[in-house]
Amino acid sequence: MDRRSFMRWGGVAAGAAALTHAGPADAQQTPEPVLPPARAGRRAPARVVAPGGQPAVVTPNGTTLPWTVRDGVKVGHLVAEEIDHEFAPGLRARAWGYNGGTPGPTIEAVEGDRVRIYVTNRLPEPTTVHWHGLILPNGMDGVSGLNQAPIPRGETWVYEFDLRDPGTFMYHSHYDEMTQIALGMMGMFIVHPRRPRGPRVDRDFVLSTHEWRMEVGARRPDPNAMGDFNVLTFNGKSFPATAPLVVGVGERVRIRLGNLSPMDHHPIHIHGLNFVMTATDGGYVPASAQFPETTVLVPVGGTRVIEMVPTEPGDWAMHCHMTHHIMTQMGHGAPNMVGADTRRLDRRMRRVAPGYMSMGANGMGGMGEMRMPIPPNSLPMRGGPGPFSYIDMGGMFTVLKVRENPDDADADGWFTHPDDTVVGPADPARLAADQIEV
Ligand SMILES: [Cu+2]
Repeated sequence: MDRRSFMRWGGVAAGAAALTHAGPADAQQTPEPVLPPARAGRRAPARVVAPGGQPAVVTPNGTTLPWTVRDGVKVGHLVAEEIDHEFAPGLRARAWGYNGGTPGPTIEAVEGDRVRIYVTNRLPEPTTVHWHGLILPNGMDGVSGLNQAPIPRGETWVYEFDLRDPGTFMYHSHYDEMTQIALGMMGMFIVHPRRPRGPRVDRDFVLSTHEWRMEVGARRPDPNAMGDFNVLTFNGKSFPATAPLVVGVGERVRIRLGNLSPMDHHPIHIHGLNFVMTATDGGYVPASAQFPETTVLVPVGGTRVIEMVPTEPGDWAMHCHMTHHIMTQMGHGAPNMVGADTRRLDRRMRRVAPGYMSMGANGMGGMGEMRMPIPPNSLPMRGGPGPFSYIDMGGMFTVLKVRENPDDADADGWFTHPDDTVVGPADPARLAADQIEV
């Protein structure tokens, strides 16, 4: 008789006293599942890359590192170089990245693989690559000075190791980190388990968060910034350039979040559903330790893997909940004008600057939308067009598009709301009937 069936056998006096204490603990070991079960038959026709039907990881706005296989070893090539990077239309930067992008290509492999990764350094200074979270031989860990000499400019060095553990990891420069990471030298490293853990997911996404300091009009991110970062990105893009995540009602969806921002943690919030954290860059979270959340804090230098089963179709906001992280350059450093009576000031200013108008006295909600002239190579205060009006968030913001038929859905299209399910002005008769005085 195992312990649980002994528990059910309840009424026996001899066992009852001893089990009084054990009862609640036993109940905790078999928690109610936090997420609803994924809807059967909703399996998306995903590209399978790992045993057990595990789908390929999708990197919105990004790419995946191609492998060639030589004698059973997966061989890849990262080129560290200066790149011309667009955060969103209107704002470009001379950043540093890998293989033409920042973040660099997502590295995706399977537990037990042996990988050989060549790193060519085309930067104007030395570099290294650290494989963040992977447990590997010390001499492959990539910390300049501690584990290796830095890779000189113009040279190609090679890292080779076995992928011992599955998980969601990262890679980044570990030479002159402050400069190189601030300029974009980072990417994600996914190792699928050889035997799947937990329920199979239908879709698997990876998003890396980052923050940059771009002086208005400048061409290069400022690596010396310690605060007041003014360009916030998912996979190197600020909304509205962030690609939406299109998923199906009832599908089980995994999103792997990583953070190699220089200074800030990001509380990532998703509307319209709840999720559980199933893993970090340290390993899997046991099912008994998972709890429901709608916001997950992704720390600098950490990954957080969340899974969800959306039940409500729609266009759901997904964003960092730090309000300054859904802003862009123009939202920073402005004087606080909220509540100020600026009429006299405006009249006087117009004598020397015709058309002058103080901004922000009634709040700043409409500022992104105003087509006011902005300096070259800068973004409007925030936001982009939405289905109802201007969306006045920018930066670290994207949209989770939950659809009944996600594979036929137009990723650029907006949700069609069923009749009578959209908020609108109050009906006077209804107001009166409910005795609401306005
Ligand atoms: Cu943030």
